[in-house]
Amino acid sequence: MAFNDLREFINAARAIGDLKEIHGAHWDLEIGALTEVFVSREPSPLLLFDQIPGYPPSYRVASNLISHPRRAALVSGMPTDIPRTEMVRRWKQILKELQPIPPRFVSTGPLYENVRNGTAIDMRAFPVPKWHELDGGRYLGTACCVITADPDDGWVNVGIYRVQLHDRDRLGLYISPGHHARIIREKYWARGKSCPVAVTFGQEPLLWLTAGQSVPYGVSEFDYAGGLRKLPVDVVKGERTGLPIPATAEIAIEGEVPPPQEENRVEGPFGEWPGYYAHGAREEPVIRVQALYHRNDPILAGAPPMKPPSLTFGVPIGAAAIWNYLDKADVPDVQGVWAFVGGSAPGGGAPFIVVSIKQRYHGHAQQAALAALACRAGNYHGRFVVVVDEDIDPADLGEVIWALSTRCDPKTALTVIDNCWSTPLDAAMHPDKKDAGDFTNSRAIFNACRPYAWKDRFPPVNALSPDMRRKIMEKWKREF
Ligand SMILES: Cc1cc2nc3c(=O)[nH]c(=O)nc-3n(C[C@H](O)[C@H](O)[C@H](O)COP(=O)(O)O)c2cc1C
Ligand SMILES: [Mn+2]
Repeated sequence: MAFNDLREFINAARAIGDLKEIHGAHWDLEIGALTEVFVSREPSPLLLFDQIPGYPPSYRVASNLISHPRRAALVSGMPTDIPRTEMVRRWKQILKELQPIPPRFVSTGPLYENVRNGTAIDMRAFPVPKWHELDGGRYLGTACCVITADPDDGWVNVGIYRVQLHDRDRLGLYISPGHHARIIREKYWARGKSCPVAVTFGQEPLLWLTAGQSVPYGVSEFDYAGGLRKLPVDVVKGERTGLPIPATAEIAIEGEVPPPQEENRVEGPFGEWPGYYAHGAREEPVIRVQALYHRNDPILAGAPPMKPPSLTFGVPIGAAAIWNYLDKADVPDVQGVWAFVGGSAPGGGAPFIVVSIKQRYHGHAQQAALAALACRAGNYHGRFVVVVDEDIDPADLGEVIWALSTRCDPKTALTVIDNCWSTPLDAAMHPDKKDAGDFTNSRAIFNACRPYAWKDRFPPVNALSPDMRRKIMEKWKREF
C-alpha cells in the first residue's frame, strides 16, 4: 500500500493503463477544463499535463489522481475492480486495526534538489492553473498538505486547505471554522505571534488522503498515514519552522501566517466541493513564504473541487470512519454506510449519509442516524441522513430513493435537528446569517426502514426470490 512519492503512484497508474499525458494545455482554464471533462468520461484516467506554454518543459501538473474508483482501489492496495461497498468494508477494517507510526526524520531528500530563499523565491515559477471560469485567481494548493504544530504541546496537524497564488511570496489560505489548523493558528495569534506553516504541493498520495480525513484533534495525520503505509513517512526538518516536511514531496514551502490584523488579502472566489461559489471572495489570512523547495521537473498535484456527482476524492474512507463510529456507539447490525456528494469521503463534508441496518428494536434506526450525525466524520456540513433496511444497498441511489419513496411516511419518519456544524461553503445558508458569522445549519433524518412496530405486516417485496432467480437462471442459461 506504500508509494514513496507521487511519481511512484503515477507510474502505478501508467502500469495499469490508467494514465493520459496531455501536452500543450494552458494553465489559464485549459488544464482545469480538461480535468473536468475527463473526470466524468470513462475510462477517466489520471491526467498528466506537460509542455505547458510559458513554463519550462517537464514542469508538470497532475490531476484526477484518485477520482476514479479504480485509482481509489490502487491507492488503497485493493483489486481495481472491487465493488464500492466492499471497499468501505475493507477500509473500515484498515482504520480499526491502524497502529500509528510516527514519521522518520531524514537529513535530506529529493525535495531539496532546488532550494530558494529570500528574493530568489518566486511561487509564479510553477504552471499554477486557474481551474474554473469564475475563480478569482490561480490555485496552487488543491491537492496539498498544510502542516502546522500546536504551540501548546507540539503535535503536528496535516490538513488539505486550499491555497491561492497571490504573488511572488504571498499565498492565500482558506481554512473552514472548526478545522484543526484554524484552531492552531488562532493559538499563535492570541499570543501575538505568526503561525509557522509548511505546505507540500504534490506528495505521496496516502498522506494526502489522510490529510483530508477527520483524524481526532491531537493525533498527527503523519502518524496515521504511517500506520496506513505500515512504514513511517520520511520527513526533513524544515530549517525555518522546524516542521516535518515529506522528503519526497514535489514542491514545498515554509512560511508563516501572520495575525489577520497584520496582513490579510481577498481570497476567492473558488469553485467549491458542494458545487458552488458559496464562500465568495472574502478577506482571509495569507502565508508569507520564507523558503521554497522543489524537485527537478516538479509535478504540481491538483484536485480542483468539481460539481457533484463528479468526484475529486473517490476513496470511501469517510464512510468507513462513520461506520467505525457507529460500532463505537454500540449501534448493532450495521450492514453498510455510504456518503453521497462531496465524495464518498466525507472528510470534506457529509451532506447525504446513508446507513443500512438490520433492525433489531424500536428506535434502532434513529439511534443509527443520531450517531452518524454526531461523529466528526459525519457532522461537518451535513444535511440528510437516511436509514434503510438491510436489503437496500446504501451506495445504490436508485435503491435508496425506492426505500424513501415506499417505506418512509414523512410526517412520522422525519426528524429535524437545528444548530449543527456547517461552514461558509454551505450554499443554502442565508447570506445575512453568513455575514453575522453564524455558520450553523439544520439536519434531517429520514427513517426509510419498514416501521419497526408493524414490520411483520409490511407488504412483501415484488421481486424474484434469490432461490427462484437461481433456479430460473440455471434452467434457462442458454438464453443469457
Ligand atoms: C480535495 C479536498 C480539498 C479540501 N479543501 C479544503 C479547504 O480549502 N478548506 C478547508 O477548511 N477544508 C478543506 N478540505 C476538508 C479538510 O481537509 C478535511 O475536513 C480535513 O479533515 C481537515 O483536517 P483537520 O481535521 O486536521 O482540520 C478539503 C478536503 C479535500 C478532500
Ligand atoms: Mn487534524
